[in-house]
Parts: sequence; structure tokens; C-alpha cells
Amino acid sequence: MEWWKDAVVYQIYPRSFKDSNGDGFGDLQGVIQKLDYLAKLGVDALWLSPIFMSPQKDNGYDVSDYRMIDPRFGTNADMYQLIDEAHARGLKIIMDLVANHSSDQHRWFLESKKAKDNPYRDYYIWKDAQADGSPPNNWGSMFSGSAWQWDDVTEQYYLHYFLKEQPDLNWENPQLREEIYDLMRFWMAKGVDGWRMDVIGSISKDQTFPSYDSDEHYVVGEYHSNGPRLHEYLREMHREVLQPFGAMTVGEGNGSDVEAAKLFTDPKRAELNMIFTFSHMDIDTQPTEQLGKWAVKPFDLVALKQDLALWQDGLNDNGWNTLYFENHDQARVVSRWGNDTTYREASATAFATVLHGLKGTPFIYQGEEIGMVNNQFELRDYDDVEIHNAYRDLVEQRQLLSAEEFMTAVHLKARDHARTPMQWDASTHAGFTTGTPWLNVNPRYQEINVAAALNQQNSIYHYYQRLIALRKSEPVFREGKFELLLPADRALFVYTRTTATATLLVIANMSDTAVTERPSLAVEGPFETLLGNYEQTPDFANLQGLRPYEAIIYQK
Ligand code: TEU
Repeated sequence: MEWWKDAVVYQIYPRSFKDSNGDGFGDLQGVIQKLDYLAKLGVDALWLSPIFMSPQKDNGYDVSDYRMIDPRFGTNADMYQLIDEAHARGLKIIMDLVANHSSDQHRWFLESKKAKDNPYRDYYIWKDAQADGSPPNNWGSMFSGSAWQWDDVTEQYYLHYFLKEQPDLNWENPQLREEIYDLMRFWMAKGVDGWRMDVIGSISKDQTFPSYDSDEHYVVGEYHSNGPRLHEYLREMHREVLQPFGAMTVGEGNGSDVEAAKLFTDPKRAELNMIFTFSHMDIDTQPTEQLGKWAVKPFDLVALKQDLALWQDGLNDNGWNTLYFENHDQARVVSRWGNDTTYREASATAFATVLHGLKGTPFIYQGEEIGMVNNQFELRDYDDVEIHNAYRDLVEQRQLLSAEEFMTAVHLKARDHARTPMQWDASTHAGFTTGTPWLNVNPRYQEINVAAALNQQNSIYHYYQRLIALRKSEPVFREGKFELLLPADRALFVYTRTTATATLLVIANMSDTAVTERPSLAVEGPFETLLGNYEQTPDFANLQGLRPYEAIIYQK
């Protein structure tokens, strides 16, 4: 049953969602307290970022025991309770499988590093140094520096695409793969409905470990994803666990273009239901070999439309799209691409409209539904290791960016913008905790919070509620074929979604300047109005222009 095609998924970043015990760190009992809030929003499934036992070097994306809940979040019993209470409210639970790498504190790695003939040696990827002692190749880590870490005990390097505390697992080893499938069975037997799979596109490595053809020491590129045996592994996983349990799956398809995405998501291939792709989120990044996401360029609506259209067309028949602008790795869209001052509410709802109108499964990230914004902290007040590593590498050591240029990029794109505590009300620490939060609350919490949003009829929250309900009531949202109108227009985002019996017309002004003329569209009415983000939405027949960030959905 393809329930996920009609679903809206809500992502929870548990450490920042709700703290129930005053230790400044969100937890599972906190999530349980907020289930009614989530059910009322109308979402169907909750994806929880990792809550397994972890040294938290990368906020839980470094797992040291996949079958135990980290005590910071609660106990296994809390998780079983959360699953039951979510199910009782019709909410499905999706867990985060981090299986490209583990923590260096996982028992497997502690064994693996002991000796070359340890039975767990081959669970990870160990290689000799080159003759001059340098790493086996020039592969770079996503978090700066080389992807290889020297280990003195056994005198070899091990591979880590992320932190050195996140050694990559060796999927070539069938026993390792069986361990992964088994831990998935463990959680599915407890009632977990699906998996988000962290960097799943990277699990297969080219066994010749070729260097990139570049003078750079630390390159991140094509060898980091879509390796030779990736799809074989996914089909095996499907056979072994996904199919038997009827699991819903969404993989992180890092490095995938449309053609690569079809290989993951074509149902005939029996791999994954859908993947997260990144090209639309790179619209404001300049392609460089060294600067990664920190090379910023201005938001370009025409490029965004073009990119989204490519995916809508590409996966229309054999595959399925994810729809997202935010997650725990991305900044707040209203600050990054919209206008978080004068037009915060209008631009937040405009971005929501153009996204949720598309074909695919929408993902809402906690706080997006109340229009949470970026936070311009000083460098020292950010927590994320990605930021501090990049500063050391790009600003201090290689001097590729000035401190000012780097901070401009941080203020736009840092992951911590998404990770500040959820803003529940106007009380101290935004009602997230009675203690001291692990990361500072966004200073605008008194204005932007759930309590205020619930009290206000025209809030962003209530708009999301209507948008979600609409998606469920009109089948054209699920099936309608996408067509982009006015592709070159720099202010308007306009498209239709068409089935044999219905047409949706989504039209939005994605700029802070009014559009004063009726856009000339190659569609004919009569249309009825389904939704608009301003009071007194004009009928299609009387549409004379659009106010700043005005967004409307019409249907015939
Ligand atoms: O992210 C994988 C990924 O592709 C990253 O490069 C991501 O684009 C980066 O965070 C952007 O700055 C996943 C998780 O979502 C992320 O939180 C983890 O840090 C990472 O894997 C390692 O597990």
C-alpha cells in the first residue's frame, strides 16, 4: 500500500524539540507531550533524527549502539511508548538509519581497530599508507580535511566520509550487511513504519579507491556516491527487510541526478520509495572544488523553478519525489530565500504553497510550520562541528575565504539555524526547557512561537493546516502531471497539475514587489479558489496582479 504518496511527513530533531526533564536537551517524553499538536497539524508520519546511543559528535549521526536509545533522549521503553501513542493518533513513525558509518565508539569499531586479524577488522575500510606515508588517495571528508585517518596501533588508515569519529562501514562484507538488516528488523518488530536512510547513496565504494583527477588534497566528488554495488545492496535490503515488513523508505540520495534517482525509486526495481535530492538546495551555491556549501551566490528563482521542473518531469512516471526546503542540515527557507522581516508570514506561506503543490511527498521540518527564522550568532555561539572545521580549514589554514565572507555564508546556510530549540511559547527559552538549552534559543522567540501561531487565525501554522488538508481532499495533488508556466519570469512561480478530470493552478509571486498586471497564462478558467495566503484572495477571473509573496491555488 502506497500510503506515503498521500502523506505529509514531519521531521523532528529530538534534541531541539521539547525537553521534558529540564536538562536542556530534548527527549522522547517531550515528543510524546507534543503528539496532539502534531496530529492537529494534520501530518501523517513523524521522522525522528537519530536517537540511538551515541557520543553525539555529530548530534547522533554517529551511532555507538543501534538497538539502544541514548539515555539523553530516554529509554527503549520511552520509544516503544512513543510508537504506540503515535499510532493511537494515526501517526506513523520513521526512524533514521545511519548505516554508511558508525561511531568510532561502536563495539564493532573498537574491535576492528585492535588488530588486523580481528574478526571485525573487515567491518570498516582499512588501507595501507602510500610509500611516502600519505593517505591512500585524495578523497576528502565532508567535514574538512582528508577522508582518511591514520591509526597508530595497526599502522593503517581508515576511511571516514564525515568526522574521524564516524568511520565508514564496509558494505562489501556480507556479515556487516546482515547486522544492519537485523537491527532494522529489531525496530520494525517494535512497530516502526519506515526508514530515512542517511547518506545511503554512499554505502558502496569503488574498490580500486581511485584518486580524483585534481591537484587538491581533499576532494569530495563522484566517488563519494552511487558506487558500483549500491543498487545490489538496496535490492538485497529490500528483499531481506523492507518488503517483509512493508517499510516506507526515503534515502538520502546525495550526489544523485534525475537519472540516478530513477534507479533508486523506480518501483519495478524494488529498492527505495523515494530519495532526498540536493540540486534544488544548491541554487545559492557556486560550484567550486574547495569551498563546498560556503561559496554562496544569490537566490535565483528562475534556476529554482528550472531545477524543480526537471525533477517533476523526470520522476513523473517511474519514481517519486520528495519535496523539501528545510531539514536539520538546511537553514530556514524564509531567511535564506524569502523575507524574514516585512514579509515573514507571506513569504513563508508562499514557499509552502509552491512546494506542497508539487507532485511528491512533502516534508515539513520542525518550526517551518510557524515560520522560524535564521539566527545571526557569533561564530563561537554556533555548536555545529561542520562550521568550526570549515572555519579552521578555509579561513585560518588555507585562507580561501575571509572571516567576513565565511560569516556571511554561515549566517545564510549554517545547519544550526535549523537546530535552535523549537519555539513553543513566549516564556523563557521559548518553553523548550526549564533548564539551560544545549543551543541558544532564537532571539525572536517572543514573536515567533507555537502559542502565538495557534491563537492567530491567519498564522503560518493554520495555513499549513489548510494546505495539508487540501492535499488530502483533492486527488489531483497526488497524481496530477506537472507543467511549468512562465519559466523565465523572475518573480512569478506558476505551474499546473493536471489529471483527466481536474487541473490545479498554483500561482505565486516569490518577490517582495507587487506584480501589478494580470500575468498572461496559457490556461483558461473557470477556476475556483482553493487557497490563498492573503485575505480576500481574488477570483481567477479578477486576478489583476499579485501582492508581495502572494500565493494562490486555483482548481477546475
Ligand atoms: O548528511 C549527509 C550529507 O549529504 C551532508 O553532506 C549534508 O549535505 C551536510 O550536512 C550539509 O552541510 C547526513 C545527515 O543529514 C547529516 O546531519 C550528517 O551530519 C551526515 O549525514 C553524517 O551522518
